[in-house]
Parts: sequence; C-alpha cells; structure tokens
Amino acid sequence: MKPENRVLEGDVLAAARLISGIENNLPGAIKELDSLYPHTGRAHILGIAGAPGAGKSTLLNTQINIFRQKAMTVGVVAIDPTSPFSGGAVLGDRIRMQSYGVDKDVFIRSLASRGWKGGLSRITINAIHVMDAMGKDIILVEAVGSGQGEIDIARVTDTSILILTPGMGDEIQMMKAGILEAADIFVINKADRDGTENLRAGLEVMLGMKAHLPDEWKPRIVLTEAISGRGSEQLAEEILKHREFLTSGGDLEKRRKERAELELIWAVESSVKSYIDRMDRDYFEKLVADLAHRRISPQSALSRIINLSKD
Ligand SMILES: Nc1nc2c(ncn2[C@@H]2O[C@H](COP(=O)(O)OP(=O)(O)OP(=O)(O)O)[C@@H](O)[C@H]2O)c(=O)[nH]1
Ligand SMILES: [Mg+2]
Repeated sequence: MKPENRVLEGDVLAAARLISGIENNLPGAIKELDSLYPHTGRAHILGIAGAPGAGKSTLLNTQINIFRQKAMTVGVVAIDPTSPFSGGAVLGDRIRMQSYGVDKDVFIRSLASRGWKGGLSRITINAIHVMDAMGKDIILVEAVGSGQGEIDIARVTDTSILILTPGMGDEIQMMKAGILEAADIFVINKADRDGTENLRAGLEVMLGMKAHLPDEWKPRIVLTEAISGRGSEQLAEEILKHREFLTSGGDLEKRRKERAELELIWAVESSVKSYIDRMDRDYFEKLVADLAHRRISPQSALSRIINLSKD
C-alpha cells in the first residue's frame, strides 16, 4: 500500500514518517503530502498560545481528555520553543503527554524547531494537514509566544486561544490591540493565584474597547486551573461553541480562504528558497560580491537569476 494511503487509514508510523520528511523538506514527503491534500479540511484546528510556563501543555491535556470523552479523535502538534534552555520543559511535555501513548485516537507529534529547513509556519500547517488526512476530528497546536512569536498561530488555526496568567496585569497594558484581536478565547490559567481578578478586569476593559457587530464573535474569557482541572469543561464548551459559530455563520470559509492564500505564498517562498539552495554556490557568491561592490543592483541580480532559471 502507498504510504499516503496508510496515512488516510490513520497509520501512526506512516504519519510520523511523513511529518519527519516534511521537517527535512524531502521531495518524497512533499509529493506524498500533495496527494493527501484533497483529503484535508475536515478537522477543527485549535491553537493554544501563551508565554513559556503559562500552562499550555497542562491545559491541553485536560482538553484531550474532554474531547476523548466526547468520542472525538485528537491530533496534537507541539512546537518546541527555540530557546536552548527549554530542553527540560520539552522533555516534561513528552512525559506529561505519554499517558495517551496507548490511545490510538490521540496522535501527538512535537516539531523540533531547531535546524528547520523551510519555514516554521509551513511545516506546522503541513503537520496539521497530515493529522487532518488521518481523520482526526480536532487538532490542537501548542506554540510558545503570544502572537508575536515566530509563528503567528492564529493564522493557521480555526479557533485560537491565548493563555494568560495572573501577575502579568501590567503586560496586558502593553499588549498591542492586534494581539487581543488574534484570539477567540482568552484563558486566565493559574486562577488559583493572586491577581486573577485584576487580570480579568484589565482584559475585559481591553476587549470592551473593541466594537462588535451583532453577528461577530465576541472573544470570551475563561478562568482555569489546569492542574486541578477547574474550568476545563467550560473551556471545551467555549471551543465547541466557537466551532459551531464558525460553521454556522460562514466565517470558516473566510478564514480558510485566507489560509489558502497564505499557504500559496509559503509554497512560492519555499520553492524560491530551495532554488537558491540548489544554485551554483560560486555563481551565487559572485553575484553577492558584485552587489556588495555596486557593480550590479539587486534588481539586475534578480533578473540574472530568473534568466538562469529559464535554461
Ligand atoms: N498553580 C498553578 N500551576 C499551574 C497551573 N497550570 C499549570 N501549572 C504549572 O505550571 C508549570 C508549567 O506548566 P506547563 O503546562 O508545562 O506550561 P507550558 O505553557 O506548556 O510551558 P512551556 O511548554 O514550557 O512553554 C507546571 O509546573 C504546571 O504544573 C495552574 O492552574 N495553577
Ligand atoms: Mg508546554
């Protein structure tokens, strides 16, 4: 059986191998992905972003449990932080998620962000496509950062969640409005800690400043304590409400169209980058030297490269 057909049947090994191939930009993987593409677009994609240590992984685990109880199949893409100091946290993630190792309806894959060839966002969306093709109902993506990180997670997800924690009340003031607009659900995790009410009040003020049309989604605030599970049910409810809102209101189509456009741009960028990688190094170095000495302009260097590619 072809590997892509095994992925369609939910084969974990075939899917894991394909995602590794995508990470390494292997031509075979790109081809395989290509034939899977028509089988994607079914899953609901959920992004979970937040500062390091905000409780993303712990909260994600509570959501996996709840979705499994609802008989939904789950995929998880965990994006490892780039920071070399985060090795411990990453290992911690793996251990915490291990309890799902025996449940074949939960497929977890972490993407090591170091040494990636060919774009963080593109690899993430393609790993999501693989899980989608496997038939997962919901795909959860964990990413460090609050919208300003390397990956703007809201751009590749249907529902995006931003996790905040008490004690960052001042930071809220400094957050740009754009970040607030990037999330559909705001979670205040570690609600067992002091400062929860302050944060909620600050957030409500920020969110209140944005006017909403009657048929627009108004971002929700959910308080959680991921370690005890308090608030987890409510969060899952809000997620499913947002999914319902998207599918019934037509906003999903708009989001998916925007994403399709992005994917096309990423595909073009990646093919240009790999073209440059494959170019004759000596010729490339010579162009750079000519540029540096102002013997040619960037535009004419580009023209030469384009002419070369026509041969
Ligand atoms: N007090 C308290 N601690 C929590 C809560 N949720 C998570 N934690 C703790 O916060 C720490 C970080 O939790 P993680 O789930 O690893 O956080 P993360 O956002 O995934 O962290 P990174 O992946 O490293 O960015 C752990 O020690 C958790 O036990 C909570 O609701 N209350
Ligand atoms: Mg984590």
